[in-house]
Amino acid sequence: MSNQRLFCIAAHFVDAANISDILPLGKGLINDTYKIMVKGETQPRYVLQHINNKVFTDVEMLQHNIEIVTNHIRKKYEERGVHDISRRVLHFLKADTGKTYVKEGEEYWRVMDFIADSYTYDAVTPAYAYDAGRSFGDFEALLADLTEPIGEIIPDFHNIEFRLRQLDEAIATDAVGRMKDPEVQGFVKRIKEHAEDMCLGERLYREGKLPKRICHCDTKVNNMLFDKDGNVLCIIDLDTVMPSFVFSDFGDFLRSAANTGAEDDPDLDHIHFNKEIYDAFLKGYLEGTQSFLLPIERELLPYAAQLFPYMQAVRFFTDYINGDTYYKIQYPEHNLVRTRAQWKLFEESGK
Ligand code: GN1
Ligand code: MG
Repeated sequence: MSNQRLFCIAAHFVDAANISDILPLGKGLINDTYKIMVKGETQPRYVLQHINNKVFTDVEMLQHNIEIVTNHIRKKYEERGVHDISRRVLHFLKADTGKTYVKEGEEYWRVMDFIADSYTYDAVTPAYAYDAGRSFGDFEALLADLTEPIGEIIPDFHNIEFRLRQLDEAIATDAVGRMKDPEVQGFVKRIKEHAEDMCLGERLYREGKLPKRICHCDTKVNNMLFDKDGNVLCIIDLDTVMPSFVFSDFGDFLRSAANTGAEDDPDLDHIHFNKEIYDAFLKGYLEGTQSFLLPIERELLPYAAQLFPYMQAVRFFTDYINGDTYYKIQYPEHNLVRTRAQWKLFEESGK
């Protein structure tokens, strides 16, 4: 993406004459993110993001959801007397179109304020995990009394039965001939062996025993900003906020934070499930959610910790069989390497 093009897009939101540079930021697998530097300042002032509209096909709904969520959280923080609200909840800028996004050709862009002196991590200590548990729990608690409806931005996003059906379709199509690999066949077999157990949540939902709540649905550890002292400042990446089981937020945090290796670690010996992180996160999460969490939700949190590495393995594996059409990859086998790593984590999380 040329810098000149980025400057032109940013000019819809901010005074381009003040911009000194626009540079890549973060490691999201879906959207492309940049930091906007302003003349005379060393920290970025804004974040520019290219919205992947192959994944988020209804950008109007996406931004509408995010505005409802951020406005609601802001209001609740005001009621609580929180003092630094602008650092605790994302704020999206209005473009010259009056909306919080612009469409350029077939591409969509948005800009939010950069939160200064904030840090992200791919790995955390138990103390940070406890704080993260409280914060993600509180995030759900804050949204528990939301009356405006939030659209299901990606239908069936964390529905494992749906993800397994997508895998079956990928296998039947075999778009790029990857099914002939014995390793691929082996993963199919192992995934199927656990399918029934992993679909427990969906069965309980159909039986009316398990509720859906407004969840974040992408609680990777690096979707949380910390201040310099290690306190949670702000939860970011609100694209997937939607009705889901609380398992989404509990499980996806541990999938990233309790993994002693990387999400795509090529060395499986690095990958273990850190029980200390689990215990600390659980403690914080139970505190953050005590106002609403049902016994059935609480009892199934260990299941959630297994479900998410499993579901992510299924999703990376499906994308591999489909020929890498969904996740950004850095090399041809990347989605297979990710599958191996998430599968190892799934096995470790069940020990
Ligand atoms: C994607 O956007 P990002 O990188 O935070 C994905 C998540 C996956 C994650 C795996 C919309 O998240 O569901 O868990 O990659 N987001 C979407 O790293 O599919
Ligand atoms: Mg995301």
